[in-house]
Amino acid sequence: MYKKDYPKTFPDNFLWGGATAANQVEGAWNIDGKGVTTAEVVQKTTDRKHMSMGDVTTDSIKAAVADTTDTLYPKRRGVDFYHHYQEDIKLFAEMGFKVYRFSMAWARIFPKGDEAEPNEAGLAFYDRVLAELKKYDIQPLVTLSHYEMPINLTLKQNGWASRDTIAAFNHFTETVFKRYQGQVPYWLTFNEINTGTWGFHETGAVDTNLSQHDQLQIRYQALHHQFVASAIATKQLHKIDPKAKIGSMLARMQTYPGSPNPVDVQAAQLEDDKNLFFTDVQARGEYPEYMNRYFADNGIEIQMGADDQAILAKYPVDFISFSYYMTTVTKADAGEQVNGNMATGGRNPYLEESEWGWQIDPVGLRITLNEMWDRYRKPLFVVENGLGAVDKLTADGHVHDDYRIDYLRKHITQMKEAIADGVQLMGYTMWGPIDLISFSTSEMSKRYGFIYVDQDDAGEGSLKRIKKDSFAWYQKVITSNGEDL
Ligand code: BGP
Repeated sequence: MYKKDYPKTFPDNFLWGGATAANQVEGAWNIDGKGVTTAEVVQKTTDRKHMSMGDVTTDSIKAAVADTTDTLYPKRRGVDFYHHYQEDIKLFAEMGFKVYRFSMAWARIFPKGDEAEPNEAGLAFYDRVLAELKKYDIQPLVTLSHYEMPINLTLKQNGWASRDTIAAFNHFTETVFKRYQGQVPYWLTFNEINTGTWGFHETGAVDTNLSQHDQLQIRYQALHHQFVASAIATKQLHKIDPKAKIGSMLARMQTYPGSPNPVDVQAAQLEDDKNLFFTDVQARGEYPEYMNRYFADNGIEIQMGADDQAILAKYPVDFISFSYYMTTVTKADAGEQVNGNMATGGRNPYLEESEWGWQIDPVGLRITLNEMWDRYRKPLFVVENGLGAVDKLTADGHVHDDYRIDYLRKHITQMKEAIADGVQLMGYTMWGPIDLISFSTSEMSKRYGFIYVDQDDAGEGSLKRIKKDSFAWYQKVITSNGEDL
């Protein structure tokens, strides 16, 4: 309906905050009964410097699991949030966070992934975190699976390649939904689910020595199992905690055509569809037609259970979330871009890039918000966005990260524009409010935070928390509800 008056800025209940993941902040990877996860194996066995994710083998997993000397790991996996959560949440509260996105590690609660009874010590940790958030009125947004699963499920049944993993995961989700009923208003199922096409870190399935066809076959099949598990989780949550909402989570990377040549525009559209495919299934409840052709062209056959399509159709997500770091460019003759590594895609001469080649595109965020709102008509949530940089601690103990402020300011400005365009946006949790271990490099020196953590790539340091210049800036942004940027 035409309305003369339209929203010009952030709504009063806009959810400002930050996002982390268990395996990147918690540390304490082997205490209180926690099982080893795929994330620790990835950190330990792959050549992260070159961003290669495809070299995990069953042997390297076994060697990683057997190695208790801990020499190959970064010394602490995370920044010991496990023991510093009170201090850290207090700092989040000082910035005025309305929401904190974090993940619950499945292997803290079910160390082997498929036990009948949960590990009480693991649940007790998340009890403490939730109680602390409540103290400051910070709402939890919990990711159920952020790039990790119990490694036992890989060794036993090749992770998500097996249909049996659905039941194991949904036993975990039911357990936490019941335990935290009334305490967690927002949940996400799989972090950046689309990166499952890159392999192990998301699927927990070893496929290193297979042909590209066989890898794609395993990965899309594993992803199908995740779609079903996500829909079942939605069903469970709506029954157990009817007021709570559950969302999908996509690594959104818009693809622009490399030229106005229609063949390039069409190639970009296909890349974009392949990215949005995951949210299409989770939000619209069915496999989109355009993937039939892609699957047929690539000889991929998805094995579906008799009820799978009905389950997907009946339990779509309540809201749609995504991470947004960059956009990319393609041409008709660019070939397959994505599989096997953290592809940053074709270059865009109009954009600057981070030290890691991630092309910074604030206006692209407005474009993508509009496109996703048009496509799904469900509330959107930007649950990751931020700038990885090598921050320098000055002699007087400060970090002057004006480049980070600049990056965030430009993205928040574009979110505001999108709201004025009519997009329904629930909130914004920038990535890594406190410095944490980088996913793609496994190192500490790629930092995102408002809070500096004294720890180096070798895991050495006092773990002292230090406010960067961006800390006071974000505090001001939240206090003014996005007016004072
Ligand atoms: C996303 C992941 C996060 C996170 C972030 C930044 O893909 O969901 O876990 O780490 O990217 O990436 P990186 O740490 O590689 O800089």
